[in-house]
Amino acid sequence: MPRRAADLLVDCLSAHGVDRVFCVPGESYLAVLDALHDSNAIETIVCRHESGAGFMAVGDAKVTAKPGVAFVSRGPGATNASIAVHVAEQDAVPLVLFIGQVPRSEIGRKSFQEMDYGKTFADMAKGVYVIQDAARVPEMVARAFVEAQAPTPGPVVVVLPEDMLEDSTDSPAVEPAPVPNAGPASPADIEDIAARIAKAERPLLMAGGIGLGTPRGRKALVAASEAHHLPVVLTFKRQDYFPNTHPNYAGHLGFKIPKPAVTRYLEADLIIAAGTRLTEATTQGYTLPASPVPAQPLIHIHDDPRWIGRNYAASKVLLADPIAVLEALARMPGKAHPKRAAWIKKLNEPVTSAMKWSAPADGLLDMGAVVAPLVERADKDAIFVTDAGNFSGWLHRYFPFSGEHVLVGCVGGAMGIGMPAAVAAALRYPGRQVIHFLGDGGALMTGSELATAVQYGAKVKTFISNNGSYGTIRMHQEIAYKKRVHGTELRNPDFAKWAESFGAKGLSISSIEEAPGVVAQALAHDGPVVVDVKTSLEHISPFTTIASL
Ligand SMILES: Cc1ncc(C[n+]2csc(CCOP(=O)(O)OP(=O)(O)O)c2C)c(N)n1
Repeated sequence: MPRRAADLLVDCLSAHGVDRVFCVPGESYLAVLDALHDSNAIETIVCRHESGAGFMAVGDAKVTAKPGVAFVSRGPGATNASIAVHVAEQDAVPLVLFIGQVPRSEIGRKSFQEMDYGKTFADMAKGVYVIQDAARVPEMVARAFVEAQAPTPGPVVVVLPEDMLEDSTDSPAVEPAPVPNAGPASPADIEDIAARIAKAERPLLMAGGIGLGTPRGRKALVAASEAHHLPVVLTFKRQDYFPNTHPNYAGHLGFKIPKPAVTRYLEADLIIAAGTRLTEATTQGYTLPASPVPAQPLIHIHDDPRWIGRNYAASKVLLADPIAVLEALARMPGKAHPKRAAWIKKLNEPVTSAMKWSAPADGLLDMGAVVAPLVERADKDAIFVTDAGNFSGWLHRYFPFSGEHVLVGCVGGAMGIGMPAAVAAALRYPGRQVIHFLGDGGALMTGSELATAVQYGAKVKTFISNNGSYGTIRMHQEIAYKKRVHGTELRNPDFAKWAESFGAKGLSISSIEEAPGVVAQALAHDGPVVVDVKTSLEHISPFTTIASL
């Protein structure tokens, strides 16, 4: 029976397992909203800004490892959502963004809010597809979902001319198309890698990318590390992939980690990079390993040919599923070089000893005072969400991610992802703690999605580091232009009252002594909470103070 393209689109989404979409409404896709009105399979979460809707879809994808879906309107809606498209590309997150468009007869006339999305998103999206013909809705949806997921996951934009959505078609909804997988490596390659590891005195396994964060990926990582006595260092914002309490844990490659740590990693006589794309964010600015020719042999295992041989001349490359490779390695345990135990200890000890927080001698409040009680009180499967900024450094430094904890950060460093991603995570896992670290800068970028948290009952616990500054930039300013502070100071609202005005619980912490009690109170509250943590700007990062800069 012929039916409306918008209804077919909604059926196709539910055939693809979509049970939730995030949106800001627009007149350009009214027919889809109308179709969603009757859908029992798909819940619509209406957001306050398209960056929030896009970031929620990204956050949902990060905690489910399935494509996140957002709907936004043309021109203004699409440009607001573009930050999430960029992040999805930078973070390798499967995102399908649907954008309304002017009617087909008006395309190319610079009509009201019209945009050429192919041009706009060319540098961000893996693909931009305009559905001109209602009969092709199923085909285009299937294609968007495959492309968003493989080989490296990323954003796909699907453009919906508003009159096309009202057309009728006989086309049936389609089941998802199989997602290609690079598959395992050959036994000869696995043997070769195992032999190279066995010969190495100081090998280092660098793990990253989105796939290794899945339960299967984490298990494979631990198994391969244990089978081959491999120390594991995790790339930027992937710190949760490997138990931080494991003796083989070698640390996390955050931005601005202390130089001695980088020097230690560079002593490696073999680097195996698994799942990671080896770009600026993952390699300490192309220094770990050195680009283009590393000082030590590099084995790069990745499932996307576009990322193999890019930026680095590896001595061995494997176009294969990194999880399958780690699993195969785990099945072939190796004997460690006699000097290996000392090497593992050398990497693990400084990280482990730096993980213990103690109150700073100057008595000033920083986010360490919040992390310390969380080490005691966070559930073993708690989800941590961080916005972009230095405040997240205390969590990275002092919180021992167990391997079961989930960390939702932003490799692409976009401020504003925190609140929406936390809302999406809390909606997806209502029974789990969602603990969210935010700066006073990011708080007022997308913090209005606290309204979405209240509207849908997302019990996010947000801790705002309120240091009255775009602190990270202030730090760079102090380094580059000593004492010439400009454009980084902030005058903030009372965040506790601000939260209360949304219908959330507002709390505050003004001293180190208050922190444990307020953290406990926040976690115990059965609803969204915002804690205004009045941090000292002097503690500009977990490694340095303004005075020492
Ligand atoms: C959307 C966006 N705009 C600007 C930046 C540049 N930037 C990086 S960190 C930062 C400051 C963050 O300030 P805040 O949230 O207060 O946290 P703090 O650094 O003080 O801990 C800025 C402006 C960014 N990363 N993302």
